[in-house]
Amino acid sequence: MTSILFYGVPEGCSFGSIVALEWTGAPYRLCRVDMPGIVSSDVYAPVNPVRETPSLMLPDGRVMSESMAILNHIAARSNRFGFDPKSEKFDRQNQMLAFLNISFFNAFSPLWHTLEHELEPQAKEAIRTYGIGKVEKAHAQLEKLLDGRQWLLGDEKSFADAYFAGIARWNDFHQVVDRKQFPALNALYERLQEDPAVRFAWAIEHEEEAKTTGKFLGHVSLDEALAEVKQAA
Ligand SMILES: N[C@@H](CCC(=O)N[C@@H](CS)C(=O)NCC(=O)O)C(=O)O
Repeated sequence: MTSILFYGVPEGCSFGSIVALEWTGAPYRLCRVDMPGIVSSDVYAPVNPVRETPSLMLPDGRVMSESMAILNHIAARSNRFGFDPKSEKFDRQNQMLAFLNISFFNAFSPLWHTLEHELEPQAKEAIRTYGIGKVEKAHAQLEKLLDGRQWLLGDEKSFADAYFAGIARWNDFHQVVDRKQFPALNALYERLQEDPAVRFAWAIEHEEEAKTTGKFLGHVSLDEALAEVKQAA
């Protein structure tokens, strides 16, 4: 069996895992999962009991979740994107991924909350103001971590950049900071918009014609995917 990435729409953080799979050139399939409808339903529970996306079904039918674990799993099996666990690059990639997955990701949580919940106008305003402060701070921190580099780890792109591409666009969705205030971060974001895998992930999310430059083998329905997950159980 070939791996299946369960990716959430709209605006899912699975975006980075799609980019990573494209970059490696390993064969994979995709299963589209609507959020919050399908992801929070019992049907999805065998894929991820926490009821979140992304999840990755491995060729042996096991399913794993959490973006950091998925990205590390894919990287470890790639010649180009995997690093020796005892190397400085491995540590640096984990550090970057952790910052992105915890601080950068969570900075947007208050803003998502204001969109997804019915709130009194005053409460909504207060939570949005709190969120804007967090997003500004996370951008300033990431600009410092980048320290003028071209890519998050230095001269070459890594899965930290793939994950960044998926989360950083939330700034546009919520219209928070002017990214140009953070020149290195802005340049990284713009560079990634030209990447064929980033364009592919965007087209997949928006159900537009998507040209794989990796080994995307097509979509499977959730029912088809669940049959493969169960088979291996
Ligand atoms: N720690 C998890 C967080 C995953 C997560 O929060 N996924 C969101 C989409 S970005 C989700 O599935 N939300 C469920 C929902 O919207 O109902 C990871 O990094 O993979």
